[in-house]
Amino acid sequence: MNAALKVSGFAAGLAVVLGVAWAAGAAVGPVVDEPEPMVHGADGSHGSGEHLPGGLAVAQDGYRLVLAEEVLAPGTRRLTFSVLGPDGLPVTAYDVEHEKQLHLILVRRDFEGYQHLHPVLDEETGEWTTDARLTPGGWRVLADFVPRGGEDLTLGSDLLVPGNVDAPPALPVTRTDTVDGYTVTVDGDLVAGEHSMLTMAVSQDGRPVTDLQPYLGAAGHLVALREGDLAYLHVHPGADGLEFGAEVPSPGRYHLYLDFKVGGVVRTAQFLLAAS
Ligand SMILES: [Cu+2]
Repeated sequence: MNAALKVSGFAAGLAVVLGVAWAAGAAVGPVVDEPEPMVHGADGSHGSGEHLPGGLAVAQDGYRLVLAEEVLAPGTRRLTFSVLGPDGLPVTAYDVEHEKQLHLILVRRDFEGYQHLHPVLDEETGEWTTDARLTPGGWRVLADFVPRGGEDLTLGSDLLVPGNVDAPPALPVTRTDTVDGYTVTVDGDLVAGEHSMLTMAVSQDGRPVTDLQPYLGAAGHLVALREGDLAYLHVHPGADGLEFGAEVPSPGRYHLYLDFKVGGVVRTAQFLLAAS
């Protein structure tokens, strides 16, 4: 018996088995036609069912985030890292997303520190570098990128900054923040598993600020992080100004960080919303 025959013989046997199973199912009664479980990407855009938000894993889909140092002293420090690809080598080519090849979010686990940085890539070595202002505590390093021709991915790794850390203050739900005289408010509610619209407004001295400058291809850039595990949620700019579409995966509290640009300066306003 040659290989082709073996294969077709096996296929025929399989077809019979499947046929029997199908007939048995049909005889028993209605069978829910359930699709195969799918492997979900970081953006959770595929199909239905459960999926994990981004930023929770240090490695996913064959890619791995590697920090050059996992412990750094407090202060302004050079942070170096690379992304290893499925072949085990550093990735050197990325697609541009929101005007950058990689977005790096640094957040302290107690939410007492946050930076949205755009590191510089050495295209020879695949090494990314940026300066970061680090205070003592446990930090999460989140890298949001698209390997060239691939899917959007957010990988996360821990970074420890030794030193004394105060007990975190109790943080109340916050819909208004004031940064350098700019007051930013967020309108809208987060509902687990549903698409929610959030609308931001910026004012100064009680008057709306109308000269916001584009930043990263939109009127502002919004990041949402879940309290408890720092899951990184994709938030998409809406069609109109500071409007964002967000879908949170679970009830709980979410920390929002809005980067906005006025007078050539990027500032970050932060909020804390509770999702029902
Ligand atoms: Cu960015």
